[in-house]
Amino acid sequence: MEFRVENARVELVQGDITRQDTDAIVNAANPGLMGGGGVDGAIHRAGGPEILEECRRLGGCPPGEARITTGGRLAARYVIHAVGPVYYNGTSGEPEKLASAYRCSLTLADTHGLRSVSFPSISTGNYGYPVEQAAPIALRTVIDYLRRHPGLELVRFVLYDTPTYAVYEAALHTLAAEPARPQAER
Ligand code: AR6
Repeated sequence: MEFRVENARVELVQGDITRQDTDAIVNAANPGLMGGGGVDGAIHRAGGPEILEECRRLGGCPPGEARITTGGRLAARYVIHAVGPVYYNGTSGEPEKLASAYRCSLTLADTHGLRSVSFPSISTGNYGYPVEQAAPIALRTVIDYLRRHPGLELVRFVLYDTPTYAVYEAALHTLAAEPARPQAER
């Protein structure tokens, strides 16, 4: 499924993020930036040791922020390591931290002059964020960002499994039907 925002395209695909040839792929990392399971493990396995070497020099990343490294052996030139929140109860700042992880990743892509970036569903695996709550936040944050910043041409969400894809698809349908909100409300 695809949706246009100004001059950019937002795509939803089901698949493996390590196979994407966008300028950058985003990793769902942890604050240590030293690898882990899920998407993080898959990216380090596919991209090779160069990524971990750069991560080691970065000295970590707090939740809600992101850092950029080489893509190593990946097709993508860069990996943006975004740290989402661990889900506790939904009222402990998780929505703000999740939105901020997406926003920081987009800002990093922009400051490096990138045109295309792929995101996984940050925080909805090991970090336990219910995907029904996370998907609208992820999509709304990306759409709002693209409305204000003209640099990026493609943002692709790469959803690993069918249920996650279905939730993102439903959320995008709902958002696409909403009238554009005035600037002040965004
Ligand atoms: N491509 C795309 N999506 C994937 C892939 C893949 N290759 N593999 C898994 N997913 P998670 P989190 C999906 O747990 O919740 C790590 O140990 C997965 O099905 O990777 O942010 C880190 O080091 C789910 O929908 O990230 C952290 O400690 C989504 O990616 C912690 O897990 C996110 O799941 C981060 O947890």
